[in-house]
Amino acid sequence: MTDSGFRHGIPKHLIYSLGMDPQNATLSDWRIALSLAVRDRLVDAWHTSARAERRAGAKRVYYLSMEFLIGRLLEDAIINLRLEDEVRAALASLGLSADEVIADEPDAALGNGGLGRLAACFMESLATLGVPAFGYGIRYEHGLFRQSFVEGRQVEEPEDWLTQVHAWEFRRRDVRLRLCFGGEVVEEGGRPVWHGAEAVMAQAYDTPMIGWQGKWANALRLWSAEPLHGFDLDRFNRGDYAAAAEPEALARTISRVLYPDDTTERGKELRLKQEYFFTAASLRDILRRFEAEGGALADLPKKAAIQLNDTHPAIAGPELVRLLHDERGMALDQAIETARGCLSYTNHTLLPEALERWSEDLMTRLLPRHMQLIERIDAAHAAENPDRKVALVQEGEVRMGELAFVMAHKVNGVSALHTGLMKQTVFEELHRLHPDRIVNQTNGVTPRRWLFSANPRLSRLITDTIGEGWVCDLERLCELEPQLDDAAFLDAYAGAKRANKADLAGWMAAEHGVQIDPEALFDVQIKRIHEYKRQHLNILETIALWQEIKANPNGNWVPRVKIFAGKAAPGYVFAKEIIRLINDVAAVVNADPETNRFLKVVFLPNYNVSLAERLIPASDLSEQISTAGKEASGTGNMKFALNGAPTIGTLDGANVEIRDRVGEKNFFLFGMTTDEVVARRAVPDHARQAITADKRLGGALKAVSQGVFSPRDRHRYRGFVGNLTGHDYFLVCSDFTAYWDAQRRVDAAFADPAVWWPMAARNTARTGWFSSDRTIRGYMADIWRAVPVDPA
Ligand code: H2P
Repeated sequence: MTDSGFRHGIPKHLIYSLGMDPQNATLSDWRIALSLAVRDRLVDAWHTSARAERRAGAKRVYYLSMEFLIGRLLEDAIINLRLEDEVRAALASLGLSADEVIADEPDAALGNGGLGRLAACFMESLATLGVPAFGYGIRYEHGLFRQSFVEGRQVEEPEDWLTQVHAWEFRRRDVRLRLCFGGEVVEEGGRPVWHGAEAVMAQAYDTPMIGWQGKWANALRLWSAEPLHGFDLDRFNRGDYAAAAEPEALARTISRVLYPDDTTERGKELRLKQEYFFTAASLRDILRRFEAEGGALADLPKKAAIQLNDTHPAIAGPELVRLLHDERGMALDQAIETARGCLSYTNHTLLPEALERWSEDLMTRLLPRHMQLIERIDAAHAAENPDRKVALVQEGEVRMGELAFVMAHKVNGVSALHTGLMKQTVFEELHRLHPDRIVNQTNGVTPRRWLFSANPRLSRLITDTIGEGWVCDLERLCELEPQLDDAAFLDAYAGAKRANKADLAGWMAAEHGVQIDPEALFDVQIKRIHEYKRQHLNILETIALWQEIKANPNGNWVPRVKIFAGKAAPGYVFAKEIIRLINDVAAVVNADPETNRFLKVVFLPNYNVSLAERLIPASDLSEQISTAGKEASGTGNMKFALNGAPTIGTLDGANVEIRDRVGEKNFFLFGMTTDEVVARRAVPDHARQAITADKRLGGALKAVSQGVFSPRDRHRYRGFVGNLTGHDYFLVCSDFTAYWDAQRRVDAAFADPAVWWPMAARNTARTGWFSSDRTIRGYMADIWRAVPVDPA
């Protein structure tokens, strides 16, 4: 199609697919029409890929994940299909602005943070590399909640991305699978048979995921829960409308929301149901495809690599054993072996509260056959490893991390440091028994979205300097290295960043009514709010800086804007207090005429993928300040570095590898190491000691506790301060002084353009290794043993 193709294609979809009269069409109508026209172009590549992989009899990668944080898809598709110019021209001829149309798309917020975004980057890289793959997850009716602030407090509202037409997906009428819960297991003909008590339908919806230059596309297959039968007509006719609709409502509950509150028993049950629902549907789909292609069951591992993204799909172990053993008659030992040959598991966190455990009672009630099989798997593992000390069921709970480990042929961590810690801590015992099972695959991010698309100015400069090959071969960014001493290149580099910052400042003024100075240092921390990520360390340093500026308002201060964004889990009270404190500090500091030339604080609401795409290219400094040993990898850290924002950070997660690559001079390191953290925690009164030793920290905490930022409610932060002056588990106080000092090193560097711009540019030139293409190649070689397929 030429641009005249789009010029016709867009109105055609508007009129004939959406039934809209162009005279009445809204921006959203045009955006959906454009999406349908672009989607038309995707479909051919997608079918060609599917045919090629069938022809090749290729091994497929199946990525099972509770989250796929895909964000907006329109721009991604336009860019990967290289349709930027055609689409712009066609829209202009229709009197529309491409930027406005693209920005109208709601984010598909089907995830929470890094784990879900990683899954989305992986889908893009798999398609770019031409690896036959399916992503499998849940088509949540409501993704992660929408966040707003009322008097500084987080307010959650349901997110409703599906109320608009979701132009990208295809409902697969032919892919509907029946799944059961509950009931009992009975012996029939000497074999155990599970009779479920409750059944739902898993309905497949496919969204094509297109790779760079449109050469390959895979499906993201998301399951929606539907009732087996429609509503109850008898009850309806008797006038009992609510009861008639009940079965349908109950079935749909399963795919209603991402992360239902699971502090109650019913919430836990729903969560486990979700996990089983999408895992079981996906496995059945995988086996159906395998059997349709006529393979012998024992060969399943040669054709299917099934990756479990965290423990959420860990029930895949017993479920696959059940499908092979109970339903297809394979011997139990062989079924376990075959399942293990297919399955592998990625661990994303060592935090104990995130390693799932389900009570034996709940498991027995919901999945009685699986509970039996978990015991059989455990017994088989014990028989093979007589000196094993770890049991899959402990103190009445099924341990999903251990289950995933035992049922996987490979288990991976997501950064070198994290993988090492897995071996030493949570999986110490299992690692001793299976020393070859744990491997590392350091995370990565897709350069198409996070550099090429999000930062067109810098991309243009890179392409003008080294050609376009870097987009799918990111390590070629090292070819920029010879330019890093060239004044003209550095000027252009700084110019791109300044223009991005000016755009951001304009947007903030227009959208949020906040005035910021584009010349100031943009210091950015954007991620889930969590004590281990230590947004409170950042805000305490901000308060201390404010006090210091007030004490010396004529000092030579480097102007800064502290930018925060991120959501707190609805039940996480302390994280919500951190948000409120940041907002309260912002209100006071921004209104202070004495200091606000030098310091502004902004907390942007409703953090999501699109906001990250806007902020990262305009950032100067990347805050990666977790307590060492707690952040498994981080992926935001990679995006910032690539876009030329040096890191201020601890030796945690992938920060370690970033620093190794950019060089220690181009990274603002501070804080305790993992070992020092452990030692420090053992010091009684560590927080008090740190506070006594640092007047600035003491002053900041005092201001918070005296209500300087909550003048009408002076005791608002009593609990917050009590936490930090008390046990301070995440060692905010003990790392404060080092953080303050590192921030002053940042000031000095930023104040000197001859220091700053080469440093920023070195971050771009040296972080090409953090492409998710490299990560996916690692999984292919070490875990999946899959290879790309030539579409031709
Ligand atoms: C988690 C880890 C990150 C990691 C990411 C992807 C769970 O994401 O904490 O360290 O990079 O998975 O492996 P997040 O905190 O962003 O929700």
